[in-house]
Amino acid sequence: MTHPSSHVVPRPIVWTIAGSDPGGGAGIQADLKTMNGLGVHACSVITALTVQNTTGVFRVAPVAPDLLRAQLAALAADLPPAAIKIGMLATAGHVRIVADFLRQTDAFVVCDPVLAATRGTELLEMDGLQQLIGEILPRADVTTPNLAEFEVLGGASPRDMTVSRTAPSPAAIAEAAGDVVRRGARSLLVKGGHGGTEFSQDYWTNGRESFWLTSPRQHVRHTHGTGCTLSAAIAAAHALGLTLTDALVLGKTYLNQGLRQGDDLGQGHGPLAHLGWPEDAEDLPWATPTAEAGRTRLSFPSCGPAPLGLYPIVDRATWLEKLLPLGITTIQLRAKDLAGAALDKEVRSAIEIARRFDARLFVNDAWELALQHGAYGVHLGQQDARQADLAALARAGLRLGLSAHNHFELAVANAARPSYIGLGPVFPTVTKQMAATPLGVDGFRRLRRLAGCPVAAIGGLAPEHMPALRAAGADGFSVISDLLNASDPLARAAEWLQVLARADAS
Ligand code: 3NM
Repeated sequence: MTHPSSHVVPRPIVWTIAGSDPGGGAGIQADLKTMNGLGVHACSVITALTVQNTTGVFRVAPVAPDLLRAQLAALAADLPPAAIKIGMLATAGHVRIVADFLRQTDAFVVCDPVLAATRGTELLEMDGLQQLIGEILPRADVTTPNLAEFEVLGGASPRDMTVSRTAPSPAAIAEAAGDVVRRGARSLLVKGGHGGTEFSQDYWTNGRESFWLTSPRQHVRHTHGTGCTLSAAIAAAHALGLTLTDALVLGKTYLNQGLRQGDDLGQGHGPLAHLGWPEDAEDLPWATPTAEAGRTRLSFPSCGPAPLGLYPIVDRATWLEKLLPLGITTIQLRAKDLAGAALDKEVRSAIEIARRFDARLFVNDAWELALQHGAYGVHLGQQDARQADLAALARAGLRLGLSAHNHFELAVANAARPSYIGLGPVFPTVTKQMAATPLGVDGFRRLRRLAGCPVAAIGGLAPEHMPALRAAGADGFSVISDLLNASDPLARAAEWLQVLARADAS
């Protein structure tokens, strides 16, 4: 794609402050590949020349302090960062210089506390470690230790660092992470990549909120630079506008992609693959409140081979009588203003009409009524899904639709393997007060690719949006106001169906 340069929005600038790995697997080299692939401009401040390959780290030569300071100053004067990833700082002097610099910038900061290479070579002196804990962690928006580094941050001696010890329990990780945050770290992502179980589970907390991110463990040899890559991806994603929690999800997705597609270069632990913005649902982790929930993922039945298609959301069962004869196959009852017996009656009536037309009826929110009366499915927002007994719905064979607005919510939905995801708002909507910024078609496309189930676009939709959204991977089109507020809703529905048929045929 070419753009006239005067209209191009400049790429965000992201720095990596780290050591050089001549093998191209970790450090500066991994960071540059990651950042470049995700679409930011990467600058590199080199803290040390290492001599290493896929089999080990043989030498570490820290750069002179004034050289480190000069690199930071040169970049600050010309290429100020939106985000900074801090990797290996080789001496206590380095830590002090970087901590001083961080006081002059409001950039987003990710700290990957590289204390030793996975194979044991100590990379940061003891007194540097104390400064890192006292001065960098309180300034870093997120710090990303592996389990061995995490224990050192929690007070263990770096000399005891070994990655082969039994992993601590999830409860012990959560408690110790809480302690590190109470002592000053802004937030921690404790990586379970070296944990040895069937799943790779990472724990994030900022002391107030927490979650686990889970993916199947990939038993591959090319794992060199996983920590560097993850932290670089988080920094780049945030610079591109993702929130911290979205950036954490994207970072793990990027890492999973690189692990899955790596080619075993070298004789030891070779580099992962760097393939740009992740696009495969297989790589998306799932987010859960507990580690246990992450290991016992639910799964809901499919909605069948027919695409969801035009998917009106209506507030009364009588709409079903009017709309289903037009050939609409998916519909949602969202009667927010009803409760008690009136809601029960409406749900029963909608189920009865949908059965007559063999349509897929999703009941919004009222999951207990849907369960009791045997509805085809339930649609829940993220908040309501937390309160609902999803396992009971799955056991009863109901379909489940979940709403998602961003990467993190997509990862939350992914834990339940729903029948479909309602993804939006794609465009501004007047129907619902929403904090989320509209995704636009490009934002929709990116998120849609990471969903491992059908996706219904929602939010401000009109018939003219359908071809572009179809091409962006929408399986369904959830609509309220354009249809129901039209002067002739049935004529408008017929128009929608015509445009959809044309989009499908082309
Ligand atoms: N949920 P309209 S947007 C109910 O993004 C709802 O989760 C949204 O109505 C989400 O077609 C939305 O009038 C409103 O914009 C959709």
